[in-house]
Amino acid sequence: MLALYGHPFSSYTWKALIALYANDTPFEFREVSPGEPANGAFVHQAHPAGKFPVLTDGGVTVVEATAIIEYLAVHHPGAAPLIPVEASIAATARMLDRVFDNYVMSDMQRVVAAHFVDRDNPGAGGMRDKPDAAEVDAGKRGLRRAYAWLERWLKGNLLPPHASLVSCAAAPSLFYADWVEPIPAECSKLAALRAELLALPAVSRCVEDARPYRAYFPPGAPDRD
Ligand SMILES: N[C@@H](CCC(=O)N[C@@H](CS)C(=O)NCC(=O)O)C(=O)O
Repeated sequence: MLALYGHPFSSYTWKALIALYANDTPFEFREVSPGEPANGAFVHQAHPAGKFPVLTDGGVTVVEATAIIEYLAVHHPGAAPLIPVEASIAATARMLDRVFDNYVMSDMQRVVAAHFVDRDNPGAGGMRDKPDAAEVDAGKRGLRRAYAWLERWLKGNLLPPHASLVSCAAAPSLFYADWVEPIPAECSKLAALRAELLALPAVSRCVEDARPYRAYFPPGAPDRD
């Protein structure tokens, strides 16, 4: 039986959950939260930085959301083309996965982390009275640059069909990034992609399951989505 360690409000947990939901893959969800210390302890020793999601499959442990999706595509395939069969489309999927993780998710997380006393360890030290303005600015600047790049890419290229590795990376990163730095009107293709992703059943399930936690979003969650 597969088990996924994570939290329903965590963007990287969504990334793995979307792949599991898209293929109706049976798994047990093990929430990492103060009420379940054994799950946190497992993640702490399983991941090199104690981060989630972490997947277990019998005696096999897989860390890093992208690697979890690659693992699912090989060992638990289903109807959803998580990794496109055609090698050139798979290469495009892997490139976009890096773009969404490194330039959308990371800069969104940078803005969120600017609200914590200890940016590298959000669980310790609590919240700052005021977010670190330089960090917030840097994160938002990075997001605007990534949005413009993605808009240009979407104008000239076709995305791999849903639900792929790209859908799994793009949905949570665009969902939360748009909360901290709204996608501007001139990036209409990117805004349309975000809406298209949120309409996928595997993604809307993550959105609904995370809804009770919105009050904990440090920059403040908007009254939409
Ligand atoms: N590179 C990791 C990033 C995972 C990550 O940043 N997870 C966050 C939750 S979204 C986390 O574990 N935060 C808690 C912590 O750092 O202690 C991946 O792709 O899986």
